[in-house]
Amino acid sequence: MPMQVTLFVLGLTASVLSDSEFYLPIDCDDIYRHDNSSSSGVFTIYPGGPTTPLHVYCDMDTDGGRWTVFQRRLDGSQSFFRSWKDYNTGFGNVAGEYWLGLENIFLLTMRKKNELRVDMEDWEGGKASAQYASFSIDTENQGYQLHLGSFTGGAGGDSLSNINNMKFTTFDKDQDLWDKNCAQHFLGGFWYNACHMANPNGMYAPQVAIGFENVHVIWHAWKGWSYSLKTIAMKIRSVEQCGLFRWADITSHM
Ligand SMILES: [Ca+2]
Repeated sequence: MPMQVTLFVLGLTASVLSDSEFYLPIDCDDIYRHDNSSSSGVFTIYPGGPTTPLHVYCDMDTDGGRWTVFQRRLDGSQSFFRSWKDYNTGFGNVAGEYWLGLENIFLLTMRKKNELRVDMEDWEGGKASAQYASFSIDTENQGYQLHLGSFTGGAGGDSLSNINNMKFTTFDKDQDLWDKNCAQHFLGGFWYNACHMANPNGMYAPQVAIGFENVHVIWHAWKGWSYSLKTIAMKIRSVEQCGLFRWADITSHM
């Protein structure tokens, strides 16, 4: 009898998941679990519910895939020196350079527990990454305060731990710990402290010939202050097991 119940439940779960009409993925993790042959590319997710579809780039290749990309620099085609309104709602082109939006990042990290990965490339063909055990942000009323877990590895080294517990700052909303505005001074928008060891949203500058210091796309632990990266992408991935695995756990205990 227990086995029959289990089979019924498993069948029900499978039929719900296979019916695309009722399938509304929250993130790229859901998309991959629904179809693990999915390639990296642009998908539609619903972190805010069924009435607010959101386009996003999913990295289905790196370290097992399932990564929801919320920030990406590739070629300097988008300006990242933007207002609070833009950083709040998101901007850019999800097939290229973009910022997913603080409200969307909040919804994503509220829904599931996530880890963070940052992938970077230099101009000589070098690649490096940095990984963190957890990543979430609070509501807008709480300044989208960042909660970052411990650095867990990657040749890029740790350049983010100093911004743990920081609120988000743009040139028109100063929530950093410096007496001036870090976003205004370093030409980005970020969870600045006073101010940064990494500036992923800084000025895209293949030739660092700007009359200002530390304003470009920096990852200090990998390339120091005077190097502007060719690419950088920030991505999150669920660290929770999905529903099907939970059903399997239940079955194994019957
Ligand atoms: Ca300040």
